[in-house]
Amino acid sequence: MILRTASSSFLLLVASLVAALPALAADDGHSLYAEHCAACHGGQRLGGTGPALIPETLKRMRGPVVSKVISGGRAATQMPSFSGVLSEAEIAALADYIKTPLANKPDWTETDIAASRSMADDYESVDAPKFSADPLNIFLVVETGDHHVSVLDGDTFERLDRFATPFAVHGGPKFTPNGRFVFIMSRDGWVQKYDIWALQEVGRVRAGLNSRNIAISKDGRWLAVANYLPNTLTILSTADLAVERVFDVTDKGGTPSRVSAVYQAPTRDSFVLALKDVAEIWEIATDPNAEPVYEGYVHSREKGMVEALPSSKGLFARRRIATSEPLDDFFFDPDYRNLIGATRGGSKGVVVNLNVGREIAQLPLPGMPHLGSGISWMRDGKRVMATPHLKESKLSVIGIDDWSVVGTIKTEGPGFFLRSHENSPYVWADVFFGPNKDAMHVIDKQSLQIVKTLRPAPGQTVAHVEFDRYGKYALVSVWEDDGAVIVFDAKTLEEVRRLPMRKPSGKYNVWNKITFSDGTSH
Ligand code: DHE
Repeated sequence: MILRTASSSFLLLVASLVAALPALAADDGHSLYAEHCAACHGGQRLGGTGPALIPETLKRMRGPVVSKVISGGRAATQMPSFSGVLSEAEIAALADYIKTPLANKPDWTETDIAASRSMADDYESVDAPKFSADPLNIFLVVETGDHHVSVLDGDTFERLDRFATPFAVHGGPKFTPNGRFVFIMSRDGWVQKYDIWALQEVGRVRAGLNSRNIAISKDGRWLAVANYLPNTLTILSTADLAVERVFDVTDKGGTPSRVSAVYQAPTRDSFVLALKDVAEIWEIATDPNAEPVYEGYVHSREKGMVEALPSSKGLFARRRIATSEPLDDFFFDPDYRNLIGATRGGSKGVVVNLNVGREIAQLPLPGMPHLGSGISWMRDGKRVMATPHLKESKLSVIGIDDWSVVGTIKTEGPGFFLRSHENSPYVWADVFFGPNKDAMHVIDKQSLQIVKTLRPAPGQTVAHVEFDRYGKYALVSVWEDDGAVIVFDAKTLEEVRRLPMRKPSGKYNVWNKITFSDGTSH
């Protein structure tokens, strides 16, 4: 008895000494991970039933957020709280461990992709939509609060369905040309196929380990998935999510690269992608009769000789275009002749003519232009495009006839997204960052003046806008866990409805997306 008491006081003493230690060693993080996390997040930290725990996915969780999630758990997910299980020092060691880059770049081969594919057993195709709403005026609302998508009737705003998505959806979903099927991508590389007519998931597949975005081909048969990890571009068949091709992404000289983003260029019948780590853009034909592409010659360092590069033609023929610097995100002019890209340093934009395959202009766009959110419209008979900046309180408006900056609109803070519609005289621009994150600017497309600043949820983040197919309503997110989608009359700018949602992020109208509406980004 006496002995037991003595040993438990000794243990208590040791425990308090350990708790007082500033941090544990990296090895401890590794063994704690193996004991407490690997079962759900995978032995290699690449994900399992839980998401991947690697710096590529965690770097958006700044400051002590990772430790907070470990200690407090995540509501509405299977992530439990570890505060009663692990000490503060152990939680800190775990957080440090999962923020450490992987020792080796992991592979994710065609075989891995194929093995991850699962088709829904209960999916039943239908001959017509299961609902009476206009199938081309449906909205999908991504609710990142609990990883769901709400399907809304775009006329009545009635919710037709709400389905679970993979963890952490990012970027715009992509629709088949007839608007029936939609593909949704998560940052962990999962691609989900959903049948809007049947209101049912069709299946899902993991196309990469850490992915940027997806693009669908003009004919709706192929889906391109841009990956950071591994350095690949995966092509899936939209019919059954089978993997069709995996491109290893390297430049001409063999240096590997992440893919910044991939988009469909409909008039060119191709996918265009920018590479993040090497100064090349790729164009991949989605036309089975595409012209042959000759890639020329390269000096092979390993073999010490000049080698002929492979040439390709037809479906998936790949063309490389050299740029002066690696590009981040980009935007096209309306006829897809030119690509306007942001350089990785975020200080300027470059214009690349895709027909001749070279850079033709540079744009002064300091402050991290967010070109993926760029939109264009006609102003005084000339087409202009506008982009927000992630690090400056302004929008830049550029004339695409001579690539000059025709206007700068001062905003109440840096913004993320812009939207308009052919039938609206206004551009809606959010203020995503800083103390005025509750503001939404409504800007006259002709005068470039802010005509009204809406503050529908004071103190809360108000962001991202999408119009219905007619441009009659504008839907705005209150980007909070206990948030909402607010429906505004796009003309009077008055609130019409408020629909409670869990941290709604992007909203996507089928018609605007499949017709490449003038006011929408890709
Ligand atoms: Fe996004 C679209 C890149 C951070 C929400 N974002 C895109 C696209 C790209 C991109 C390339 C276009 C894809 C498409 O639609 O096909 N995003 C980046 C970044 O590089 C950045 C700055 C850093 C990163 O972490 O990757 C970034 N994005 C964010 C966020 O932090 C946001 C606000 C929250 C989140 O969910 O991660 C965010 N991004 C979005 C949304 C879209 C998007 C909602 C689709 C907008 C649309 O209307 O199409």
